[in-house]
Amino acid sequence: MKKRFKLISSFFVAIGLITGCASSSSVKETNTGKPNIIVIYLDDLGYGDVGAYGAKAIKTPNMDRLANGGVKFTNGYATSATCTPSRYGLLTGVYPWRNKDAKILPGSAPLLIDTSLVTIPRMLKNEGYNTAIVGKWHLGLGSGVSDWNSRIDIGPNELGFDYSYILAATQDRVPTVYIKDGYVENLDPNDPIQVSYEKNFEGEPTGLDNPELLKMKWHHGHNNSIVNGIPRIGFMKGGESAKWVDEDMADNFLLKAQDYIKSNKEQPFFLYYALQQPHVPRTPNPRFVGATDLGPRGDAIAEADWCIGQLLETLEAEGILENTLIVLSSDNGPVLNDGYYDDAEERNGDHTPAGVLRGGKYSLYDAGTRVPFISYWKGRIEPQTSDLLVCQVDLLNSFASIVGSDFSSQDGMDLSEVILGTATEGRKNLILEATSRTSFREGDWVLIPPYKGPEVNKQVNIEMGNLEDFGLFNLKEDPSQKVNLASSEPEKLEEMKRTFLELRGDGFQETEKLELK
Ligand code: NG6
Ligand code: CA
Repeated sequence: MKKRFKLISSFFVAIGLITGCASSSSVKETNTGKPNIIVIYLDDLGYGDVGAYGAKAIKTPNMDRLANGGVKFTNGYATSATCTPSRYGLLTGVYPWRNKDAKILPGSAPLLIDTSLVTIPRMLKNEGYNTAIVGKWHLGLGSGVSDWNSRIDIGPNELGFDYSYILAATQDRVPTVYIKDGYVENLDPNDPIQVSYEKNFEGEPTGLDNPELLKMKWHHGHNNSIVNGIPRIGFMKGGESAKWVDEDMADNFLLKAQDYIKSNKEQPFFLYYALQQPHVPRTPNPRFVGATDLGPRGDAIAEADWCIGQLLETLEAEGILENTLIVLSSDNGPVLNDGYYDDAEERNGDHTPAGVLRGGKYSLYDAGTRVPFISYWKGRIEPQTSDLLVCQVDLLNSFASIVGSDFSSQDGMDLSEVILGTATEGRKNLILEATSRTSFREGDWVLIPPYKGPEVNKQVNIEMGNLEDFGLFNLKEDPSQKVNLASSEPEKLEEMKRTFLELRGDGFQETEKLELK
């Protein structure tokens, strides 16, 4: 595998990584034979939300097409049960629990990733790729307090993306504007944007004080500035002409992704297509309202699936589907009520967003991090279901190997053969993170250390995995984590604790430093 694509000497790789660029002549030579790479990343899509993974109440023909025509992983993981840390792990190949700031970020946070770190786009750029992100970012922007009215000094473009078209944080956080290559799109300089996560701007209505202005009601949090009748997290003033229309967001991102593909099809490209669905606020375009019986959450997933179908059609129409490796996954597990009254719980029926898995978003139980994970390369990958252990933290090294780069990140593994469906072994073990707590998977086993905190987060109605004593589960025999084997398997428990502590070491930066003896 490596040899086939290895057309550039490691000397140039090293120089390129140090200087952040490759010489143009070496870039030209490397173009032949390298696949385009697209990462399709959904937001809060659960293990059981996809047809190919068992969903019945939501039809996902396009994600199913990828799953059934490629490798459908049943043990594929995000690094974290929330968004920011997962995206950090995906792009850098570094476990997010090593970085104490890798937590759900406000829209005003500075850039989380050190600009000297090698990321997927930087590694690929060095290998002659053009690179783009379209969609949700949520890794902070700028080097201090951002001025949204001039170019934001550091962001995706300073981490290796040639083109970026993003929303800063989440759809429920201000600023509710699109940012293109560091500039807020459609901003009127006479109506500058101000953003604060501390206090409101005088005279501005809020979800808390002005319920009469709302078209979507908040359930918990989400009661600050109102944009398009939807109350958000954080305060914002100005920037009227730049504000997005929530119901058009999916179409807008899709269009940008399609345009990017069309104008870069002559060279290898990397596209990180980070969809905002089905994160709150769920605002499917009217074309998708009623696509499922589940209300906005199901409809948003149907909409996302349609977008993915359109993207595949574009690749086909441009004649490049067979030269494109696609990896689809989600940043964390599912949640129904994440802060708005949108009927997600009421209309869920017997749909199981997490499939058979226990927990959900925020949880240390498996549904927090085990997510749909699919690799697809038409004509290249043999369709199969794989139970090999694989994590998003491995994508950087795996892509590196596929395109012929020697780069190796701190925590990722080269699982290129796993991704391409030709391997018989995956990861041996994996450290997972959920709201600043960590757990340890090794083989079929998972160890959950004891943590203080509520068993169930009542606001979101999710079991958090806070146990009074160690939890030990065999996921092969007991995928729903119903039986804690900690006391009946003392040797396994000790062995797991030892390896976990050895691997996690002092890297764990949180307040609760567990002593595993
Ligand atoms: C939480 C929000 C939730 C969601 C989450 C981030 C409240 C009460 N809840 O703090 O709605 O925005 O952050 O989700 O504000 S994530 O997928 O980006 O991690
Ligand atoms: Ca998420």
